[in-house]
Amino acid sequence: MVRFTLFILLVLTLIGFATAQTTLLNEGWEFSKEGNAAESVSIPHTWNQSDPYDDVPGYYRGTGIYSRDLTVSSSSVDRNLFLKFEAVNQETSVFVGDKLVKKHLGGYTAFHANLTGHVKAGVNKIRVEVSNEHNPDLVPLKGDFNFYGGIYRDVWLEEENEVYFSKTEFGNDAVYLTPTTDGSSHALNVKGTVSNSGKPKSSVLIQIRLESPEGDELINTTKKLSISGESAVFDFDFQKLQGIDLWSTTEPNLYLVEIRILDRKSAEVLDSYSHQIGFRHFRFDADSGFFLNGNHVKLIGANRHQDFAGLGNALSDDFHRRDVRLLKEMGANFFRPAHYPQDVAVLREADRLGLVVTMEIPLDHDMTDTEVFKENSRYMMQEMIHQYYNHPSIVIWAYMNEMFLGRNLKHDGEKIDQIVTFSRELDSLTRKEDPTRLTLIPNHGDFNIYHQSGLTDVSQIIGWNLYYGWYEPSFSGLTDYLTNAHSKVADKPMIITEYGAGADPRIRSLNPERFDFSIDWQFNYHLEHLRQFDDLPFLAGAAVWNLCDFGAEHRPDAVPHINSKGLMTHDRHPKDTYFLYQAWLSQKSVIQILPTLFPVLPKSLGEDTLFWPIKVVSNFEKAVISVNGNEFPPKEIEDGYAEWFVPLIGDRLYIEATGFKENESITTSTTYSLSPKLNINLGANYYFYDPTLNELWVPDQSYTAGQKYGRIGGEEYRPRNRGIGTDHPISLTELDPIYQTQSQGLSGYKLEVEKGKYEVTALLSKLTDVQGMQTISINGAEREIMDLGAIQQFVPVTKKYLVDTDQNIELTLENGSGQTVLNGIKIVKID
Ligand code: GCB
Ligand code: CA
Repeated sequence: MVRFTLFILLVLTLIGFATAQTTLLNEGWEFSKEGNAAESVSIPHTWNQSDPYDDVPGYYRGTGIYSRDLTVSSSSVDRNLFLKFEAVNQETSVFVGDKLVKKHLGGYTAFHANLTGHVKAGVNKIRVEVSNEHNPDLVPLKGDFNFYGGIYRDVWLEEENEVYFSKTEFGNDAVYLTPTTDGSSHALNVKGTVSNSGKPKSSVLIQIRLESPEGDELINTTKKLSISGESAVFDFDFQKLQGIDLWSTTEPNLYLVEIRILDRKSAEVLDSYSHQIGFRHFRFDADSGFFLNGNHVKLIGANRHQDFAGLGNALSDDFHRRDVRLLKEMGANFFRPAHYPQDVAVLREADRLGLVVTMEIPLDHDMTDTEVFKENSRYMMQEMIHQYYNHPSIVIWAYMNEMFLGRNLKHDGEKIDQIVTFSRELDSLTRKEDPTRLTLIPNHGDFNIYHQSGLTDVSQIIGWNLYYGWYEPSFSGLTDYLTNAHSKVADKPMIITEYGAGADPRIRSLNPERFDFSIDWQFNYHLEHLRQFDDLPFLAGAAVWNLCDFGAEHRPDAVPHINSKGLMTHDRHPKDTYFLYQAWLSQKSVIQILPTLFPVLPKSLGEDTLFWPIKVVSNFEKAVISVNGNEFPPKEIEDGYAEWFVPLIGDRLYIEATGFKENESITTSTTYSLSPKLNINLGANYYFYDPTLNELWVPDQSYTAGQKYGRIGGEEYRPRNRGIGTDHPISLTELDPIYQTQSQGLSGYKLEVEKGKYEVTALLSKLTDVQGMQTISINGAEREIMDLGAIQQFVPVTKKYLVDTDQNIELTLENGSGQTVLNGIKIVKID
């Protein structure tokens, strides 16, 4: 027996069998950027993890060089060897020693570098030159997101035998799985290509297995494949499969396909491929929306970018998977990875959890009318389709986004024609490459330009990115827009591919308004949208922009450099609105007290008691709350929430909420502390929470006796019709919402305080080019003369004064040759 085993081993070694092997190569890289010393890094890596977030405009878009030793054993050196890069942003050259073995364009798709014949036994130097510089011939040309440079997805070494599944020119292993079903009869087509680098072999065996979620084998067939030259194609049909459970968003049944190439004589496994597939059928109807396996499903979900606070786009698979899980846990059934193909881990998770996916290439806002640009775009489209073809979650391919934003039919006719012409090309290419799915173009909300130019004729589904109640003033415009679009393009199914509102969890408003970045406005915005969706039967679906906040370097919002339209923060803390969706969509029990991420509320200081709206979001029927043990009247939950106005008295609020339905109830609780502090945000109408100091800033008000504090004269700075304060970032601080808002023309400030010694801090940042000498006096004594003309704009200035008072503090402001300005006041009692 022992002897026999030895004999087999010997034979195997002699004829060189070993299974194909895939090894992660993420560790042990050296990285350097233009003239900088090399540092050790591991993949995923980006060189832009912090510079898009600093105060200096722009971020590094240039070349970075990665290098690594690759030790190849003498038994491996004669095999077919490939490096597989899952994505590198955005242009890559791979060298072995000094020899260029691969050039790849495009930052969001995978590619292979064929090392075969270029490596020697022993140590080889691999060098990867990467550039994320703007390239007019390569998408994205533009976009409201960061183009982080680097090798930011996994790198693999793939060792193959003489016969293996071909590596296609599109970066995938050449295996295409097409399950089909009409609900009662189910079939599977398996197509692929096998490469042979050895002497022309006569044949191999292809073994195909299909395994049900319960582990039952539904197919196990071995077929002969003759190879006469360097490659051979196989194409097998399996009809009449029995006992198939369909894949759906509620029951995402996945079947495992395993395909092996076997040596014909020894039955040794030469290569293997596996993938999970799903049997499902779907259709879109222009009048009644989306049907999955014959059942109507209103698609509601979100878009997602692939970055994370502090990491740029260099996320491990766990981060990617978590986002998909958070989306599913919100109750979503729809997912748009935007604006580019995302990590394969994302699609696997969407398959597994049951999300309907539309995916796209980053042809965003603009194109270059050159053959090279078009070829690169076509190629990227093909890469995407080939690489992700086997994922059951994907039902739509898209290839352009908001191409006419900022364009005009009269003046941009030529550009518009180029775009329409190219869209036709991409659309027919997509339908040819994958007839099993549908095509989509998301447009911005200017119906006429897309309609009159003919772009609405091109794709099978039309997407609209609509921001009614954000970029556009009224919520109700949404229904009007869609109703009009539906009547004019009556034969096309429609999806809202984007809608959203910016919100900073540090900002809360009792009178929310557009562009104040308050969580409250975002909450109302989404509530209004959910209500309208219910009355638009032709609307197939909608995807929130965005699941999470994401980096957008050029943005000057409340959190500069961040697009804050996320339902979660950049580090994945759910905002209030996330829970609203959960209450509307999830089948699981939901109860959540709001506000979240806002642990400090104001305390009533003046004669009038302040009240705060405490919400309970839930999918139960009724809820009741108690505050510090006192029960409030129960309320019906309508549209996912109930609300109580709670008096802000005492030092803390301990809130318990119970939701009821039928015989079920669930309870949750939370605590807020009430802040008596006089941190006043001048020029703002919102509350601002500083998480670093765990402090609350209250909005400004004009002084009336008995209300403890207030401004004398003056008004809020509102430079734009987009809300309050400047939209310019403030450098050297995280407290932008304090320094971005300002009271102008005030003559003073009154604070009713008791006798004592106080620190009074005046916060200022120049938001306009105001000039003049501004004097600040406190209780009659002149304390400061500031030359406003000499202060740099958008930089914080803080001045601290010690004040002894018998009663009250009164600031007086004067500026003989201009306006007085002040952004904040902070009072601390020290003795
Ligand atoms: C859009 C774009 C998206 C932006 C978004 C926004 O329409 O497609 O890339 O991030 O608007 O927030 O303005
Ligand atoms: Ca302010």
